[in-house]
Amino acid sequence: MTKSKGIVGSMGNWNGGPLMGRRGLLKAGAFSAAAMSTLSLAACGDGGSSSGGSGGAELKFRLAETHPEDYPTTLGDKKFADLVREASDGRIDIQVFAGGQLGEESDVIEQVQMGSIEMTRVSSAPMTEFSSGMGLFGLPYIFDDADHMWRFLDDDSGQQLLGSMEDAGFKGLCYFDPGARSFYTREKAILTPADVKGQKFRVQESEVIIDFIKALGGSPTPMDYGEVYSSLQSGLIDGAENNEPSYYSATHYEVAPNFTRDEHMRVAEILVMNQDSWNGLSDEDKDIIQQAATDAIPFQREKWDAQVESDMAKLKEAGVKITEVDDITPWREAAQPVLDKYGEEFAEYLDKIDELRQA
Ligand code: BDP
Repeated sequence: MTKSKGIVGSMGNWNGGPLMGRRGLLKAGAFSAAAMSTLSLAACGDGGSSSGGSGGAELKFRLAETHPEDYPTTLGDKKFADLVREASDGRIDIQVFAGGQLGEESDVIEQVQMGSIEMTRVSSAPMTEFSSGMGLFGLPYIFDDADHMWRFLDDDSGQQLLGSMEDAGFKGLCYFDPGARSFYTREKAILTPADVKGQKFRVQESEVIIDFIKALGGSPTPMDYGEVYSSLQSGLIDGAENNEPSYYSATHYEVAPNFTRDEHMRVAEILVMNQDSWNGLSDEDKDIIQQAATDAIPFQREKWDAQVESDMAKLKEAGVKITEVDDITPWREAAQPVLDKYGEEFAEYLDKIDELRQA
């Protein structure tokens, strides 16, 4: 299953000019990446952050990121951009637009598919609508811990999954650490899986995750990340779920102060590029970009772990009621219907994940 708005081709790399509206982008979509990438483009002022000057850059790309400047995935994006700049002697300039400046994730994904934004760091959950294989990461309780997940991501099968987005127009560059997602609520704390029953939870836009909440008897409400705070505040939803750095940085804990660490999902973060922009690169530049993405991973993982630790301390300090889940067995049992439903579709990957469990 691939989703496409029927736009063929790409507008190629961003020329540093002002951001265009959706209609303008569609009209501008006629340029091919290959043609554009041979041009030397003048650098202009812009709203993105990059640690080096973009003065003599021949190729300029925009990278959309939903999180704030100092969030661990954003730091990973910037590390990637720095490594690309160094390895290309400043020829390739990647500007990181943090804080959702370029839009909410589903819109950004569409724009990357069209080529009007060349790169994004995004959650694999909304990518599921475009490339169904990414639904794997919405399956609950399939990884024991971060190391187990990374054994899979680094394995050939994890890399094959990353490559499978090509059919939908995305070059998968690498995975970043997503931590683990847990439930949080406004009023009724989730102490057992049965407490999810009857509560309305915001979910990311992914059928698999919608089915997970339904399996626990909850009522799933897909919505953009940027709407979650106000929806919790107004009581439109009873709760949501996310990792500690998102829960803290988006200040959801202020309006939903009951946090239950069941760590139900590890929804891989991915760094992707418009496939046509990628195809238009020379072999040398492809190597530079791919290598930089791979080399940014250990840095991002280190930042991630440190952030989870410091955010947990801050959440405790802020008086958040934290419930640790010691035995995941009843949770896994309650979620079994969703594993049964998707077991066959993802059998190959799930077998691999099981095989890597004890490694
Ligand atoms: C965060 C992901 C981010 C998603 C967000 C969400 O890093 O990419 O936008 O969750 O729940 O953990 O939508």
